[in-house]
Amino acid sequence: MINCFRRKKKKYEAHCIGFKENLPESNTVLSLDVENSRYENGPPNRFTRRKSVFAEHYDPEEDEDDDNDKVVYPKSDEQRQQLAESVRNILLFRSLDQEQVQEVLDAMFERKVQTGEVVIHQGDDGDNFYVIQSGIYNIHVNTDQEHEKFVGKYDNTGSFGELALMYNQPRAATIKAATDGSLWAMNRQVFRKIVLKGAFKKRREYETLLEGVPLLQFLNPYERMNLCDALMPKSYKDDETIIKQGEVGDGMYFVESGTVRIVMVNESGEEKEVSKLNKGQYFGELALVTHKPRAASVYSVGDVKLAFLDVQAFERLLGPCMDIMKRNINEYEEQFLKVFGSKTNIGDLR
Ligand code: 1OR
Ligand code: 1OR
Repeated sequence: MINCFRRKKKKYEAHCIGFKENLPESNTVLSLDVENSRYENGPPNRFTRRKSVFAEHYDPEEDEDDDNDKVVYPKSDEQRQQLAESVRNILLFRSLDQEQVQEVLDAMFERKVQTGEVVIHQGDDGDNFYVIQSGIYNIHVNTDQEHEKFVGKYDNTGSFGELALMYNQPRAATIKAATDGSLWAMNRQVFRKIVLKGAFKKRREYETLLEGVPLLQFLNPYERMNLCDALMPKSYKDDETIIKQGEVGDGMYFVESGTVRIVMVNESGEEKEVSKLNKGQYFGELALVTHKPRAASVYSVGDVKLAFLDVQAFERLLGPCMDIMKRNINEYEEQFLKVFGSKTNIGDLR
């Protein structure tokens, strides 16, 4: 038997007060009333100045599983396959190993919903986390008790209901089915046992790194949080090739520790080191912005730790930073002119 409500609630209580009112879920919401939600409570800088929104006092060791029972909701092969497909893009599940993914698949149960049904009520305690199998779900936020505002919707993909479970706070929004649909649900206990620890570790590890990246200053804390979920760690020894000039871009990198060098071969075969990057700097964004092959090669100098963001997550999460990245191309062009004395092979960078 599973002791569903054996929570160590005291440990996690509301370490993120003041956070929940500014939470655009950019990783899963496909159509957002962005103007009205992202900066509703002030300009973007306000978020960048605010202290960490993550639960600093969360202690994963305290959450050690003292209950060996595993929850298994039987599923047909087809259902399991559908579910596996739906969870593949859930950023919160990224740090799970294969065994944990199987546990997640076992523990989820189906919930059919009808048009107009309220799946989550703002203000309620959190019970389940939901992954969308099908259906459209509207997001409403009550700002002053009386007025409910439509702030966005999920369209047949994504997940919701993680905030109340992660931060022990009341539901931050109301989720209402706009069509008939089907959801996969995971109860609070399983969510905390399997998903929470990894997600917290990752957020804690990357939060400080990302706060120091000027490019990301226009993301609010919730968007940065989603970015933390999406990053994958990569390590290199001295003089390994991280990116090869001319190849297709599959993602970008943030330097977590160590140094990388950027080397370019120009049209006449001349190879030059054009730059060195250290902690907090990023590279590999150019090919993703321009949809051109990699403009340079990148090599590790000594031991290097990087955080990798794949191209799909880049497109989903870094929309607000795209203009800055485009503007940076001008700087590359100017530097190129200085180093190579011509602009010949960068004319088609954009
Ligand atoms: P929850 O457990 O608080 C409601 O239950 C869920 O709605 C929440 O987790 C998120 O998964 C999801 N603000 C708060 N919650 C949101 C938001 C949101 N969008 C989705 N959820 N926004 C900020 C509104 C000022 C974003 C709206 C686009
Ligand atoms: P990418 O996806 O093209 C290689 O993969 C990365 O190296 C590239 O993204 C940039 O992040 C980085 N100066 C500094 N860094 C550069 C430059 C550069 N080009 C690419 N990267 N340039 C100035 C040369 C003096 C070259 C401009 C074309």
